[in-house]
Order: sequence, then structure tokens, then C-alpha cells
Amino acid sequence: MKKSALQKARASYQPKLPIALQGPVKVVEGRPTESVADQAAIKALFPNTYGLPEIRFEKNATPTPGKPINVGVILSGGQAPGGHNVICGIFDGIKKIHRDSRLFGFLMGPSGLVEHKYIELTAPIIDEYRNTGGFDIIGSGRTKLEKVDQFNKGLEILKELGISALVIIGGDDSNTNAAVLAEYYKANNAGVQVIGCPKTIDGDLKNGLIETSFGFDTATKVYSEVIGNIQRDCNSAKKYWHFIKLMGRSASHIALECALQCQPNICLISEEIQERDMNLDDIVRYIGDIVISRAAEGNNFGTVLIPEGLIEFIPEFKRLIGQLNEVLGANKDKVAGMDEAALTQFIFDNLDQQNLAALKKLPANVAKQLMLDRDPHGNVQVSLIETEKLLSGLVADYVANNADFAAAKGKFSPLHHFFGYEGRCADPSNFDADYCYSLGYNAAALINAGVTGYMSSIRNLVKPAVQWIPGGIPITMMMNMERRNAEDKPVIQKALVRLDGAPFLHFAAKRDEWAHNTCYMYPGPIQYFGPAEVCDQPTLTLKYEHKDK
Ligand code: FBP
Repeated sequence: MKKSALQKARASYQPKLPIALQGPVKVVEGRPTESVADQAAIKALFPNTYGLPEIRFEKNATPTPGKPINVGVILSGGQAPGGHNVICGIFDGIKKIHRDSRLFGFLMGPSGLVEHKYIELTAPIIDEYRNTGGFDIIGSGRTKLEKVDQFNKGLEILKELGISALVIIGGDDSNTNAAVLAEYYKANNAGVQVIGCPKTIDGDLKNGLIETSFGFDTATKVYSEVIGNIQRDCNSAKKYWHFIKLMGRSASHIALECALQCQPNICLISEEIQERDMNLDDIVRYIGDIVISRAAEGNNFGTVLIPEGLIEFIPEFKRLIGQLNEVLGANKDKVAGMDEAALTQFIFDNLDQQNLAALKKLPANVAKQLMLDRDPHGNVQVSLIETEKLLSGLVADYVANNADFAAAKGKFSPLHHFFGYEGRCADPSNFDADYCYSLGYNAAALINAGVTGYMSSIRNLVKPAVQWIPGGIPITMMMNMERRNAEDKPVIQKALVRLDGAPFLHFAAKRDEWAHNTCYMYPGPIQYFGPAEVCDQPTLTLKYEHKDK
């Protein structure tokens, strides 16, 4: 395969490892853990993997002889920069334990395990993918691994290949499934350990012990570069309002991080909109009033960042989506064969008046999207909803009817962007390259320690990589019970933007100034080579959160 100059130079980058993982390790066990909520229910569902202690690895003076291990790996869900380095870290980690260890990659996500589709990841393959973006080494998929027959089908191939540990690299849903699988294999003495790794550009798989998910750093840096470029264009021509939707299925961490990096005129934070019980008209008024006041200063331009998941947080639409989920979840078999017209009618007949009114308020394409398109986890496919166009259209109507805007001879010319896929497969930043390699290497150490149902954890991430703290967190510790598809399920609690957290508070303190003055920042492209203060900086979210501690 022909390689670009950067690909060639980047291939030889040696990711930095925490000092504790650079040689033999010893396991330090913490106290038994509890789940974040619903302890009795989670304990009953995970009798074999509940309450396990946290684990920390420390440097050990004496090496212990290791045995060869066969390990399987799965990439699950949306791509995130650094996934290949997790796999490289696992490979190098298990080879360090014993040179006869082998790594097998299941193809196209969890379905590869169930359908017995795999390849052996050998050194030449691994070397092709070091420090590269994408998940193409084995592919990814969104099949939900949740049924006993899937677990048993998976076990057949694991046994056949002599695999005694499986690493699932995924987001909150996939790691929830990893915990369920770990419990099942433990309960059935299957002899297979299951380890999770925290992946998602959305940044919402984090808690007191998992500081960030991998990919968030690189993806937000890519988006911030482009937002900065748009802002410079916008400030040069001074004639467009740019409505920029940013990925992040539910949480607004990506939008918030990009706002901190770029200082746009407006950034909506879904969690705040929900907390303040703002409806669509309130949001339009908020944006419109800023457009009008900037027009009064002769500034008919600006930038608006919109989190992808916004619609689900506007209380009137959240209620609607909640009832849609209930109705469709409870009637799975009935609706399965319906055509679009029949399904629409079924939904209209089953929604209450308030929710029907909310649905009818939306333009036809958005309403259709809410009703018809779901992913395999039952989630609304928010990335397909064009909220940026919905909002700019409503803002155009709002300012057109405003006397001050007319008196100022204001102009409103919106342009639309959606940044998501542009960042998901970028070459990992130094931070993600190091973090991912460490997560993988650490997963190998967890396997060697004999544990199951743990998530690979690397902490102290605002410090240089050598000072990072490796270890493992029982996945059950992050769980609570939530309503999904009309059923109560144990799931990892999603980390939404905290309105009392330092990143949001910093943004909230500055946003009025950013709205009315033009304070744009231009972060520029990710730098892979150069001084650490340019190349190795973590996200501002991580920095502010650490200061908060
Ligand atoms: P994960 O939660 O699986 O990491 O996916 C993140 C994400 O990029 C979201 O931001 C986005 O809503 C979704 O994937 C889009 O997924 P797809 O490309 O499968 O439609």
C-alpha cells in the first residue's frame, strides 16, 4: 500500500507508556467496590463479578515468568482515533508476557465473534497500523452482544482458537455488554476473561476512575481546527452566520470542548437546555437576539455550535422520544413488517396529544427521522437529524420579524456544516496515540493478572505519560439501572456535561463576551512533531476537570 509522507514518518513514533508498565508489574488491590446506583439490582444481576476491587499496577523489581496467552479483540461501535494503537498495545503487551502469545481480531465488530469471522493479527499486520487512525485493521460494527445464544456461539470459536481472554473496545453500551459477557462466562466456568476499553469520540464514557474515553482528544482537535478556519473566514468576509453541528450522540462534551478551544459566538449545551426547560422557541429567541444585537454593531456574521444530540434534550421532544421508544419497544413484533405509511399511522394512533402536537411542530423530514430510523441499540439516529438547518430556518423567521434588525439593516445569511465523520478516523494525536497504546498494553496486564469484567484504566492524564497510573476498574462499578426499549436494564451510566463542572462554568463565564465581541481562537491543525507544549496537550475539558479536583 502506498503511504503518504506523514504516514511514513508517523509509523516510527514510539508511544509513551506509564513508567509502571515499562517493566514487570505488581498488582495492588483496592477495596471492594459498589455500583454507582441501584446496588441491590446490579448485585443480583452480576453475582460473580459484582463488588470486585479496583486494581492498580505498580512497578515490580522482579519479573515473573509468563505463559503464552491467546487473546481475541473486538472493535465495537463508532470509529475513534487510536483504536489501532489499543490493538498494537495489546499485541506488544501479550508478546512481552510470552513471545508465543497470539492475538486474533474478530471482524466487523461483535458480529465477527458470533459468526466466527476473524483473522490472526501477526507482527507484519500490526506494524502496518501503528499510530494510524481508523478501525480498518479488523473493522467495526454495532451488533449488540446481549443474547445467550450469541455468547455460546462466541464461546465455540474462542474454544476452537484456544482464546482465554477477549478485549472489547467500545463505548458505554459495548462495555455494558462486556460486563454481561464476563458474568456469563464466569458463571459457566467458560475459562474466558473479558476486558473492556473505553472508546468513543463523544467523551461520555468517563467517571471518577475513567478520566476520558479515547478518541475525544483527536476528534475535538480536528473539529476545532476546522471551526477556527471557518471563524477566520467568517471574520474576513463578515457576511455569513455559520451553523455548525458537532457529533456526540447525546452528551455535549464535543461541542463544549470545541467552544473552549475556539470561542465561538454561540454554543448550545443540550444538558443546560434540558435543565432550564427551554423549548424550541426559547432556543430560537436566544440565538436570534444575539444575531440582532451583533447586527446592530454592523456584525452580520458569527458562529453557532450545535451539539448533535440537542433534540433529545429539549424537554418537549425528550418526552416525545421517550414515548416513541416505549410504543415501538413494546410493539417490536407488530411494527417489524409495517411499511412507512402504516408505521406512521400506528405512531400517530399511539402517541398522547401533547407528544403528537410536538411531533407535528417539526418539519416533515425531522419528524420522519424521529419516527422511523433507529440504530440496533434502539437509539434515534441523531447524526442524521439536520438541527442546524432547523434552527437557522427558525432564526431567519425570528429576525425577519424584528424591528431592531430591520432598523439596523441587518442581514442574516446562514451556512451549514456538520462535523463528525471528519474527525473519527484522523491519525491519533500524541495524546491519543500514547493513551490508546497504554490502554491496550494495560489490558494485557489485566489479562495476565487473571481478572474478568474489568475496564482498562489509565489515570492522571494531565501529567506527562510516564506519570500516568495504570489499573483496572470493575465494570459493574459504573452501572445503574435505566429504562431501555420499554425494559429496565443494567447499563453503564452515561456521563453528560455537568453544569457544575469546571469546563461548563468556564464557558458560561465567557459566553456573553464571546457572543457580542469577536474573540475567535484559531487552534490550527494537530501537530505530531515538535515541542511538547504544542504536541502533547490534553483537551481543555480534561485540564479544567483536573483543576476542579
Ligand atoms: P460510539 O458511541 O459508538 O463511539 O459512536 C459515536 C458516534 O460517532 C456518535 O457521535 C454518532 O452519533 C454516532 O457514532 C454515529 O454513528 P454511525 O456512524 O454508526 O451512524
